[in-house]
Amino acid sequence: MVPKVPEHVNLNGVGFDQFEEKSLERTFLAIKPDGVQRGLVGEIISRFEAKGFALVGLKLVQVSRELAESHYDVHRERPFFADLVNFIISGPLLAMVWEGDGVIASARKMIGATNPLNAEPGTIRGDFAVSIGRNIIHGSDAPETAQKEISLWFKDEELVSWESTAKAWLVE
Ligand code: IDP
Ligand code: MG
Repeated sequence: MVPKVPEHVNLNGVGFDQFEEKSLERTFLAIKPDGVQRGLVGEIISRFEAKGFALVGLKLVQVSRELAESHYDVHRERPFFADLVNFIISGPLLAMVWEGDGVIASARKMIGATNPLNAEPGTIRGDFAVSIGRNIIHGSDAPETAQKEISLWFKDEELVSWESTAKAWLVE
């Protein structure tokens, strides 16, 4: 139910439809070089499409060392950092932004546990991977990291706001 706005409330010309659209959640997902090389790009995109999320940004990137290091900055002191960065720059990576209510946490569930051997069947890592250092896909873990990662990987003009004609069949 959309709440009724009293007439004296000034929304600066922003109707509720636009307001709701603007507040939709977005997350950054990346198919790592192993997923691209193994031909899993279509399979993975299909899962998020079929679930009902909307693709708003997509590009194939040969990642620079600098970008890989800043993306994984929180892991800089970890023993696997150097291998992780070398792996991320070892081949093309598919960078994506997906949109929808609850997409950040939902995508993490669909991706599965970091160690693919602990990831449930039905998750992407659970279905397609066996090794923590080759776990196919990255997904932002919280709203703050999602925002940070989206702006690290994409310029504003590379993101497209659109509304699927299927929305009425997806959201009550
Ligand atoms: P996440 O990708 O599930 O969020 P993080 O703990 O944020 O997992 O780690 C980032 C990435 O670093 C993992 O996806 C994985 O590729 C790599 N990584 C994490 N822990 C290890 C490890 O113990 N050995 C090798 N690589 C690791
Ligand atoms: Mg992480």
